[in-house]
Amino acid sequence: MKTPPIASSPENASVLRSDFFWGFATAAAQVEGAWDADGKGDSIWDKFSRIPGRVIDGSTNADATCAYDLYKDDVQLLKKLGVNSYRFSLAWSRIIPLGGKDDPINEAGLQYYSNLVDELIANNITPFVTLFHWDTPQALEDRYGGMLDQARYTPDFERYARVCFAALGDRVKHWITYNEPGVYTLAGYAAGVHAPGRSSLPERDDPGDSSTEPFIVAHTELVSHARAVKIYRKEFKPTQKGVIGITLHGNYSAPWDENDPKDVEAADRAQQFEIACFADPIYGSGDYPPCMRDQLGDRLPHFTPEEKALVKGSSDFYGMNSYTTFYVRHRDEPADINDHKGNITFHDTNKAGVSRGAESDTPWLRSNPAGFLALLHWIWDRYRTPIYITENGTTAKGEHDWDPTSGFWLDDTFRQDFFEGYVGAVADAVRSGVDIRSYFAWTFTDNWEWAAGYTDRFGGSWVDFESKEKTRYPKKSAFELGRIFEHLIKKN
Ligand code: GBH
Repeated sequence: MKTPPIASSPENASVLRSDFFWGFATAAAQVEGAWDADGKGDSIWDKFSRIPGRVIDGSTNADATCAYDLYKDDVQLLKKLGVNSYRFSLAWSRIIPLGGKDDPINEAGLQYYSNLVDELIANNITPFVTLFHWDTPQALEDRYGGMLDQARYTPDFERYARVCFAALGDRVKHWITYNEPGVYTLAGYAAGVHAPGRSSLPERDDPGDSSTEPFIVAHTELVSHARAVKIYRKEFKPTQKGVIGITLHGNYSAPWDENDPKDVEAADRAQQFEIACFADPIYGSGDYPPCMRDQLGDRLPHFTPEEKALVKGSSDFYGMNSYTTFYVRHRDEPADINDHKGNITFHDTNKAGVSRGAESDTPWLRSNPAGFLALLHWIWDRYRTPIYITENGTTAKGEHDWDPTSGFWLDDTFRQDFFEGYVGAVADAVRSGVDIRSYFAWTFTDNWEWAAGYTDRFGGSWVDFESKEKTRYPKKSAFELGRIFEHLIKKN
């Protein structure tokens, strides 16, 4: 792995295209609050967060950062930070409270998003809109088990997508169908630690089947994504002229022992299970990777010829979320029935004792720009599709204790270094020919981090969660990021 020069290095001046998008990303369930305002229906995360024991600090997302009420202030803050774009998601159950294709539309919910889009555009900020960031309407979960029922779910998602394109597509030109379908399936249906909280651990979770359900749900996501894209391309794109794609999550996996061919293979297999599972059907072979079929057999669904044709090519760009790198070791034993990672183990250090990166405030996340650079090349070499980086960022130790009344601002050097490293990797990849068109830092402000509640502060601004106003205080890194992109983006 090669460590790239930091973003601010002189050789990176003006290497990014003049229409490069940079900004911050958020997700509805993590920021909006107002969980039942103006007719919104329950989502699976509203319900899940109320179950004792599911969220580390016992919090729910009922208020989150109150972004539903504070969107005008938020847009002003974005403007102050100098972004040219902002990525956010729509809460399906705000727009169609019961979710289904024959259920009523909540005009107030649509109006909120329309206002947000107008406010952004009036401030020269380009909206990137995600249709689905994990918050399935609870009513669909109750009605037929949500994505476990591909036949019933798909028309509901199609209708939801159509409503959004029709209402917002005159102004929104960048659409993302799903955020991290792989995380939704594995955390929600294999590990059971995210909503809807199903798994093969019935003493803790709703009784599911970690050996089959994740793959059924993944298949539903791929096919329903492709159906929504087909609708956009046929009914809306000719007049609205936007682009549409999907966002996939992936860490970089490096071999624990780079001289052991089995570890080298295992590291690549880990990326195939995590990334190629979704990316090969869309951008590559049109089918799941052979190593997944070998391990999972018929527990992995089969694409019908019609589905295959629909899914292949169903994304105008590669939406990329990535945070960290792991060392990966092969296992000699046969894979467990519930394994969904490719029969490997993850490690914090490699055989030589080298750490996978500097520690953030979050156990799974360590800073590793070299791994990020290697992953950019892996994705580009395999799929040759323009990349929109839609999430990347970090927590930093000590931020919970910061005192907003101290009179000093939060000088988050760990996060500043993280951005110098990771954005440096973006610049380096672009210099060697990788087509990268955006970078969205995760995330705009500290927020409600799913099962981690308020214990992970990923924000470019610090939020006083105790205050009624959820006051935002920009961290130094947010301004530094603006300076970095000023250096990197070509002027017209
Ligand atoms: C992103 O997922 C999400 O898109 C975003 O909403 C989220 O807020 C952000 O990351 C930061 O967390 O606790 O050891 O079980 C990134 C993929 C998948 C990484 C779940 C953390 C939990 C690991 N995430 N994973 S663990």
